[in-house]
Amino acid sequence: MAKGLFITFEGTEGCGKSTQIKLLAEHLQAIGHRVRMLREPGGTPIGEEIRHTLKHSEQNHAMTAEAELLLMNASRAQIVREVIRPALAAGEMVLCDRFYDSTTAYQGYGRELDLDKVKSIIEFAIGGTKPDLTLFLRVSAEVSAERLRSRQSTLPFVRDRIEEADRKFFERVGHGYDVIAANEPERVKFINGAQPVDAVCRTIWEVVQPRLPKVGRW
Ligand code: Z5A
Repeated sequence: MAKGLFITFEGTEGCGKSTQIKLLAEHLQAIGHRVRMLREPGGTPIGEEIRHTLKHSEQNHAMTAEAELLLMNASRAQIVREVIRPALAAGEMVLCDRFYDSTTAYQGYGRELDLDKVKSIIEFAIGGTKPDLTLFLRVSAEVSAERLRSRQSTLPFVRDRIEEADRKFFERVGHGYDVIAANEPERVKFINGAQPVDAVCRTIWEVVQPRLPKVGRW
């Protein structure tokens, strides 16, 4: 059986990851692939509890950057072993909304934790499981803020601890993503996330399609 493909989606808030993951999943299913859609932090029962602690818990105000780093990677260690590796071994296309590049960008560059320590904790969590392809949906801080504002106006308010960080934090995160993409151009592909939804979707398909295993080869 052919091994599946592991594709991760990255970018700042509101860049359109969730929207594009759903569209790519539909395309892949339409041509016969089995697709697993995941998100980080989360994606397993244990990971979803960690996600609540990280983002929405009433008790999380005093969380340190170090605790945040370790919780992100506890969730990751679980999803890698419980879901991602078995799904890839079964030939599934795994589409994950954020993975370890988020940790480098948010905890490394954003929270300014030591980048070498961040890297070694990520390596411990993933144990060698790396994405085949990472799609970095790039939007400006203004586009990101505008999309979040319009989404918030349609949903009931839910406090999110990470979104409470200041503008400088998000500028450092954006810079972190640029460095990651520049260091690994084969794996990480820039996508202009400011285009209309269907144009972003077409651009993503052009990047993904040549990398797909043939359906029915096994
Ligand atoms: N985090 C971390 O710090 N360290 C880590 O290791 C990991 C994560 C794994 C997860 O938040 C938080 O955890 C995140 C990073 C941190 N924190 N922050 N801040 P999340 O999972 O709740 O949310 P998110 O990952 O930041 O994504 P999001 O805000 O849900 O946005 P999105 O998935 O990228 O975008 P979307 O939901 O598809 O679209 C947003 C809105 O824009 C929506 O109303 C769409 O209809 C609209 N949209 C989408 N595409 C377009 C286009 N092309 N044009 C116009 N409008 C569009």
